Amino acid sequence: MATFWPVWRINASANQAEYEKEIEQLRRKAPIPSIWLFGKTGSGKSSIIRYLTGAESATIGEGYRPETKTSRRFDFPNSVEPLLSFIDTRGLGEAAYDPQVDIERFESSTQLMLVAVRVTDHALHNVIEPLRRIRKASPHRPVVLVLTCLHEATGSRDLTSGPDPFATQQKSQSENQLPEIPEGLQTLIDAKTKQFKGLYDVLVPIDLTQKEDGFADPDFGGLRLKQSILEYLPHAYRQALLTLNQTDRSESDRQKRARWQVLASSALAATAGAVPLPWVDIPVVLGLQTHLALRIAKIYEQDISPADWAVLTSAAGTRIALRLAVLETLKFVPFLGMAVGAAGSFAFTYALGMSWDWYFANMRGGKVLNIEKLKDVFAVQLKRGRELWKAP
Ligand SMILES: Nc1nc2c(ncn2[C@@H]2O[C@H](COP(=O)(O)OP(=O)(O)OP(=O)(O)O)[C@@H](O)[C@H]2O)c(=O)[nH]1
Ligand SMILES: [Mg+2]
Repeated sequence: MATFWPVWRINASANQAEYEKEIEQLRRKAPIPSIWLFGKTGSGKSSIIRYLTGAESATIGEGYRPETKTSRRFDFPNSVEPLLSFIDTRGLGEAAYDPQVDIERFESSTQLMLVAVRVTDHALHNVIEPLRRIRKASPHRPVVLVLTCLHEATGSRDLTSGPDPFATQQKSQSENQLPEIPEGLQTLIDAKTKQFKGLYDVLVPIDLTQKEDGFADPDFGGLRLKQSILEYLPHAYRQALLTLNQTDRSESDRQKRARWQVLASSALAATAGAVPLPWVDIPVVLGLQTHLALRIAKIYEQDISPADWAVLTSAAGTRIALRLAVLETLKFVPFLGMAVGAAGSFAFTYALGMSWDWYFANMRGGKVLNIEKLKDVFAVQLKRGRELWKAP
């Protein structure tokens, strides 16, 4: 097993350059979460992007640049420092779409697929056939099937006023309180479920309308969509890292895996902590950090005991102690004074992850741990996390 940390500590200056080089390479390779939007013209793809990012139609239009013959990319908030990328597939119209180029291109560069389908659209051959091929080529990439324009199937009834009839999965609402899904709409949804069988992981019905259209909730189902995306993003990001893993499999060892994990989580925390995405908030970052701790422990085949939590939290100071305490009780999140924003979330997650890596690596090695040392590790890694974030 490689002895990355001990060597680094003994001979810091000699290994520092090496270390930084490695990390920078990883940084360059570590992809930003990239979402592949797939669907026919007019199925609601741009509306979904607009809703998710809060960007104006005009901004989205201007921000697009061609990616392949049949697709274009929209980087959010900009292409210099994107936090999220959307790949928008064009050409799913009359002519048969040959997805081969896109499959090859997006195979490893997108982590999640959103398939937009108008709920009343029956002519779906041009979507289903290529989707089948794409799904076969990448069976592990999650696919969210988004059914749009629900009101086209509900006649004069405004589905968006009153309780959400699709809220059955939410435990807080009891099923019998919910209004029924109109029969015509239910039939269409059932038909789509059948047509797309095996081609998606979750189905999300939405109706994103303009205010002037006069519906009670112009963002109907939007939150559901965000939740689904968030559920799949960490997994999606892991996938991206798996790709990274495959490139130099011969070198794989625990610490490397842990480090990649730290990087992936930090990047994701940065995405989640970024201010322009108001729907991705601090609990997500906290969740990421807890999962990171658990995953690192698992990599080193260690269990996290309450005593470990205590040690780890003390290393990061009272703020993190408070945060972890909150996490454990799952009450509320103290917002003030916390590291927010992309840079803060990245550095903080990075420092936590690297401290945990150090901690569990040493535990596994049977060493008696010095808490003061752990504090030093945390402080050094926090600084490093900030530097990494700023690195070109
Ligand atoms: N009522 C309703 N209208 C929608 C919904 N999604 C999109 N629309 C409308 O349908 C039209 C097409 O939506 P877009 O978001 O531009 O569709 P697109 O898939 O990006 O279309 P292309 O860019 O041409 O491929 C617009 O007028 C939207 O306002 C929805 O969920 N409900
Ligand atoms: Mg569009």
